[in-house]
Amino acid sequence: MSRARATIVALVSMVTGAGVLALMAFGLASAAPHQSALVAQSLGTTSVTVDGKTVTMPHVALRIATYPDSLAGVHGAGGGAHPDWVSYSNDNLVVPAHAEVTMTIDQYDSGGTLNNPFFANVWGTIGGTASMDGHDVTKVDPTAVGHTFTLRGIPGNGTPLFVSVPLPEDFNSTTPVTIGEGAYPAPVVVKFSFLTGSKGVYNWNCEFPCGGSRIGQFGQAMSTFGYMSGTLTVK
Ligand SMILES: [Cu+2]
Repeated sequence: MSRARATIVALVSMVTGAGVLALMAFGLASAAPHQSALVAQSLGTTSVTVDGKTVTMPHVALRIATYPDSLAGVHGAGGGAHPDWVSYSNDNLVVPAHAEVTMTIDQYDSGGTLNNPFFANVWGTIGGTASMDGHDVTKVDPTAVGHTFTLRGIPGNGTPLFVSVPLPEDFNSTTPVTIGEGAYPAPVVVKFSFLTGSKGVYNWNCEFPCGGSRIGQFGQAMSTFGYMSGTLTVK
């Protein structure tokens, strides 16, 4: 665990390097209304080694999803204001401070090539890996990414927290499953764990240019809070 912690600390400089994007995410999150809160489910406690010491901390689970439209998740009847926009199922996630969070993301969308292959790597998770359909990996093919879950500390809040996990393109073509008002192929199931730090509101977003409409595909869903971005409230 101390290694994971060291990785997180080492990544602070990279987070700073990504300051423009982080500030964009900050602007989006601070300006946007919160649509919903998904509170992590308790799994009891877990013992982890942090800086050479064994620490018992809360262990919680979150399960969210990514869809090629907004017909499932929290966007409302008929998909809400933008039923054809790609979306995350939830926008505001709530977890305890100083806890282990095990996150599962069901990825139901197609994909393409990342602008920046940095985001094809798994960063900041326990063990430096993520499970993709049961296989532990440290990176995925940067030309077949559906979305990313990229979580950052707010610049200036003093707490480093950087977790970024690529969500591979869903090549599954089996009989669609119905979720909400949507119908999708079976998902790629992505699972990983990370440690939270101090209380605060952190921002997450997708780093695959999946938004449509504008140059570079960073428009629409990418630049509207609650579709390809959200917050993680640590409390
Ligand atoms: Cu995306």
